[in-house]
Amino acid sequence: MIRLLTLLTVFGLMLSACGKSDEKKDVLAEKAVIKLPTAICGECANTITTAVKKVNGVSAVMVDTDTKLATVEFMPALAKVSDIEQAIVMAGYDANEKKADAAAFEKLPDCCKK
Ligand SMILES: [Cu+2]
Repeated sequence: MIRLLTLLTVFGLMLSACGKSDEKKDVLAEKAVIKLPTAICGECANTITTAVKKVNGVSAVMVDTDTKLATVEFMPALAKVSDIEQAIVMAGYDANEKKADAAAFEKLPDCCKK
């Protein structure tokens, strides 16, 4: 039992240490969570990730098709949430309240069209 507690404590310390260094590194970065109601498969996730990474100022993208959310880290001085939404829209997917670009949606693989 004591052993387990020690392990948990060590693990907890490691986690908090990681969190701190991340904060320092990305002190100017902001995180946005964007709803992706039409993202359904891994191919969707790839397409969206590629599109969002191209936005100037974006440093990290994580798309989860189970929760239908994208977590994006970006520099607010370079990019706005609306820029990121626009990139997703132009890739053929809905982003938050914005509707997918119709022409881009048509070009998606059949499995990705909802
Ligand atoms: Cu798909």
